[in-house]
Amino acid sequence: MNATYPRLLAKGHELDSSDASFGELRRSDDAVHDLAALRARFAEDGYLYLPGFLDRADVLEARRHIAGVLAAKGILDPAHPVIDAVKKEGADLSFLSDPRLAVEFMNSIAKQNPAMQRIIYSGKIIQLFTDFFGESIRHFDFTWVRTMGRGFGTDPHCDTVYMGRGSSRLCTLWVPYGDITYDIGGLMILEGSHRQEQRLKNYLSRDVDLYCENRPEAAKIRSGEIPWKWGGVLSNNPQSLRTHLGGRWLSAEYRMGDVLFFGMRTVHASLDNQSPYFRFSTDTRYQPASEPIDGRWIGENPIGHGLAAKRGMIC
Ligand SMILES: O=C(O)CCC(=O)C(=O)O
Ligand SMILES: [Fe+2]
Repeated sequence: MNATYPRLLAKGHELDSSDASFGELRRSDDAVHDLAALRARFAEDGYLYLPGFLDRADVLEARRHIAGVLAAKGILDPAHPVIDAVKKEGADLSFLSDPRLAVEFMNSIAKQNPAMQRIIYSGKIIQLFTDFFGESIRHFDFTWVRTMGRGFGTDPHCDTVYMGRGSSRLCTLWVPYGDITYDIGGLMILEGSHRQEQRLKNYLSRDVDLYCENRPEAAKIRSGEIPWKWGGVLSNNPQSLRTHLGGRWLSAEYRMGDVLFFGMRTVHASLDNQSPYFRFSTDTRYQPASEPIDGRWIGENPIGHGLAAKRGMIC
């Protein structure tokens, strides 16, 4: 029998939610104390989904901090409790287009959020990756924080095109700071996509910060007028991408405490947010300490995709 899902949208496209096209992530919490099983599962699935791995109360504390920052910015609907993070109709988010204010805002949500810092950069998570890699690890210093209001989710992509200059064993950890029903929309993984390296060879060999010196857009990239010619997206249409590559889109109704991690060549995206609630999550990165690291994402103020990251080539 087909599982029933609400209407699922991704980038405005309705996803086919029949059993052949959509499903739930495989849980690996049963394997968490058996490293060989955990590694085998990761190799097989390209991801590990660990429901209830974190202490819910810690995650709630981090959520309270994020919601408090949004409330202070006047973005939340005052008719609802701050912790519910209901977006105010017509909230002015234009400050986010000012790079300085956007950085300040993200820092207040992440760097100045002790509960979040504890969750992602100490204790159980560090132990998990140390065990998983079987050696000491390090993480990127840059923290990606998502505060997604009603609207489109993230386009399908693989992370390697944004952070592939170091270890190929780098992993992304995705942590939700809220209970995320399908209409709020969390992360989706394209089943089996980590085994599509041959078909995705061209895509996987790219880097968003490489540019063609001999092309008309080169001057604009060098001056910072445009951040890039190509933004790293694999497809703007998650539904047709799935038809093309095969596999199902896999997701879950995440709960605070759940974590999900995946490798650099696993295709992922997120569902659109069709609700009045904000969706909060972080994505952070971990790798063996002994391997090279992508210099764009380390240090006190990582250069990220800024001018210092651009590399010209003849193409
Ligand atoms: O949370 C999202 O919408 C996208 C997250 C993502 O791309 C990642 O965790 O690498
Ligand atoms: Fe990603």
